[in-house]
Amino acid sequence: MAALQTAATLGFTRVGLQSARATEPDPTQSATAIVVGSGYGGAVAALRLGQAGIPTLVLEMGRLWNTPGPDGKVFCSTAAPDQRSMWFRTRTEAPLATFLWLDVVNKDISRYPGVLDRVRYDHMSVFVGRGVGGGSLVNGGMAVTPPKAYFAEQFPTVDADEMYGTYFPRARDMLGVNTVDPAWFESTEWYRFTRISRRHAANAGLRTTFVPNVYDFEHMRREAAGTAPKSALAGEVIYGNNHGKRSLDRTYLAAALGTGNVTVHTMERVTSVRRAPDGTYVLSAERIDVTGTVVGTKEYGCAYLFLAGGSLGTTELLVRARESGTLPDLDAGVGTGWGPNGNVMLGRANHLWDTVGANQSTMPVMGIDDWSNPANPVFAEIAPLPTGLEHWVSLYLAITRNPERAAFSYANGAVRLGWSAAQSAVSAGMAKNLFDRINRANATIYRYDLFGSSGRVFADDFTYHPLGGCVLGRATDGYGRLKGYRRLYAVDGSLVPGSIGVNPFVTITALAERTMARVLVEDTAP
Ligand code: FAE
Repeated sequence: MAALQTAATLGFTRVGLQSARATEPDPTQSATAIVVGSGYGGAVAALRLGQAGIPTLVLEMGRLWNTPGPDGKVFCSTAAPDQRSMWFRTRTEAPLATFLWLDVVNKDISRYPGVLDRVRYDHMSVFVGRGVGGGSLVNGGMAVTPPKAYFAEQFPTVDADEMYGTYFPRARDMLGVNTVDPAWFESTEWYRFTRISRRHAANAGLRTTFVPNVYDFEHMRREAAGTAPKSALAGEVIYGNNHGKRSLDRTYLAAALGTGNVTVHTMERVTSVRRAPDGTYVLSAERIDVTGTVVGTKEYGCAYLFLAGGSLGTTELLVRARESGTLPDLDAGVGTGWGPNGNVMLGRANHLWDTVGANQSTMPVMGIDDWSNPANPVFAEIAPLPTGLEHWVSLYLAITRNPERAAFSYANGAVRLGWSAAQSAVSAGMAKNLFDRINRANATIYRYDLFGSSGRVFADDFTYHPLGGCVLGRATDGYGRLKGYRRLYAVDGSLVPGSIGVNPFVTITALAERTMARVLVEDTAP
């Protein structure tokens, strides 16, 4: 059991690295506000509650990633994953599973609360981060603000001018968003793979755009110069970055703990929520140990409950609460409007003279932007495939404007997602339209060897961007307050209606900022 209460320094210092102090949980088992989950939505909620002087407890099922393993590093590498890589698995389940059809990517590991989880539903599996910082620990750091018109279409009840004037800038500032120096980008071997993909897109008449990131590009330049320890330039990303990335434990969460009003309990999974007769909330949580064994259960009480377990975590808790009768007045919209942000991963095979380079940075900095094409809107991130060897592969994560949505159902205590293969095929079809164009213009073909032995080209059965399930303005009011209840909020990716057209964490952060600004003024008055 790890509980943490600390006056962490502000700025980009990892939470608790110098000043963490393990304590036993508050014996009263209650706090004015509880936040479930410590990803983007949870981190914003914790900081703003803490700054308002409200005693706040954050419950996180993953661990605090601040202790070096036997190799002296906090996180393991992608090339040699160990128990730290995945959430209670005996073998890694990387998104790109094969190379030349060979099972050379995944490795046997021992069961442990590793940092990356793959939640499997029928026809769709969802990658999520586990630990203090949620998805920020494992993601590619791409910090993209969506096109204003698409944001306004997805959120018709939200004042887009206010979002783009106030909350997006606030989120980007707090997250530490920066951009790669274009001159360095043009000259460094580490982004050769991106420049090749840019040229191939241009040959097809397609536009590319630089994409900001929360990885510190000054640190990356020092990595390249050999004056800083390598992380992005050492293949680190989906199992965590040991250096350079401004994950939430260095930004929002460090600041939240710095208020002195926020406590984080780790390795505690909230399993149910109910309401006490006085209108406060009662949560049940399982304490798990490093083997995954439940070593105890706890109950917590709070007046204000902020759900931030991510699209899956929050939606599952709420669907279970409504269907099992612990929060029966939740709206019928809870559990609907889910989508994978149209994600499709794919690879192209380049000509022998078009080398992508053995050295590749893991932090993407450019996308092919064809979102404004009404016939086939796609935004495709140019993704790295850092193997340390030349492989002539151009890899992409395409975000397509797939209008399909799914709902969650509840039976025998389990929550299931009703996504179908036909719904994924819509995304794959849109990605194919775009990349057929690129292949035609460059006389290239797809790679058939990267996503398992079946030879599939379009990996449309997993997503990095789970969105929706508790959509803003449908399951909630216009500020994330759950319909049917007072002082109960969703503040994470569950609010986004299945698609946002770009990588989602800046939007999730900005919406959480907007919710907290409103709620702290309107809902906390005596
Ligand atoms: P999230 O960050 O998932 O945090 C939820 C937290 O709640 C987690 O720490 C959970 O362990 C915890 N939790 C869940 N249920 C419970 C429970 N019952 N009890 C206690 N704790 C619980 O939620 N997005 C971008 O914008 N740019 C990128 O470059 C990018 N790359 C990605 C790469 C990968 C490999 C992955 C997996 C995701 C990527 N994403 C990216 C998506 C991004 O990380 C994701 O949208 C956000 O993390 C979602 O934020 P939330 O606050 O919704």
